[in-house]
Amino acid sequence: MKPIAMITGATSGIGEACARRFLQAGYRVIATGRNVAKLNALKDEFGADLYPLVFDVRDRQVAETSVASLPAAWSEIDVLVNNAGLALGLDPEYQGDYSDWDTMIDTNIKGILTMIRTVVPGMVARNRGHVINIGSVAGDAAYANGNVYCATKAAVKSITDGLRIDVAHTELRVTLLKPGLVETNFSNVRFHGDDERANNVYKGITPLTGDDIADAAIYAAQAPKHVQIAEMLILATHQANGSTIVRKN
Ligand code: NDP
Ligand code: 8X3
Repeated sequence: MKPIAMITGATSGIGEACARRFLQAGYRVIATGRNVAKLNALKDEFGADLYPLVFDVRDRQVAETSVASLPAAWSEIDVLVNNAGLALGLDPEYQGDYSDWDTMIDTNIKGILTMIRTVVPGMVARNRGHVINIGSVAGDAAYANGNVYCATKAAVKSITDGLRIDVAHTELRVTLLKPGLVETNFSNVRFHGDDERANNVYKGITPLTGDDIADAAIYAAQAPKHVQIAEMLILATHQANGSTIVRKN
């Protein structure tokens, strides 16, 4: 039987690239997200190897019942990729928007915790599984106006480290991927649909793609069982950290 990867936020960017990469590597994929049309399109494209599951990671009850509703053939999740997440706004901390802050905290921190709390007990019971969390270079150090988004990704780092400690007595593995600039829908969402501002984020540098991060995820998943890729920082070549980016005109 093919192993199963569950990927949150599989409807765009890094999550969609991970879904495609895991399918290509011979996994069956539970693709989760809020965009029903996109999930249906993935189902049409991949057929029996893809199981679409519609829920918002912020809705704890629906997330739990959705995972509990998986048919037996799809219930033994081998790899959980906690990818769903977002940045909203790029403003000084003393001027940030409360609603944006709440959405980032509810999605990036509480959403990942919900997925871990829902899926990992089964992995521990089977003594088999791998959790891959998508953090960010933004979690390594705050950058100007990144404040709350950076804080959520620093929290993802701590949550990942904590889980790794708490399952160290099992065969489970826990990985944190920390991408730098990846050209996806991320900046369009961050700037609330201001596409021109979003495009400027990637001007003068060749950014990473979702596929680059998916390659890192599958590398970690396919490492020999005794090898735990604990953390990977993946940057574009002319990016040195969250705030040092050398652009060419
Ligand atoms: P995208 O905006 O392209 O994709 C984000 C995905 O997350 C979408 O499928 C989106 O679904 C989903 N999502 C957002 N909120 C929720 C929610 N409440 N419930 C379920 N799904 C949700 O951005 P990326 O692919 O770039 O982002 C993926 C992850 O990578 C995020 O955690 C981000 O922080 C992280 N990251 C991104 C980097 C970048 O430069 N792009 C760099 C480092 C980390 P929907 O379409 O319904 O909103
Ligand atoms: C996304 C990368 O540098 O825009 O986490 O914060 S960055």
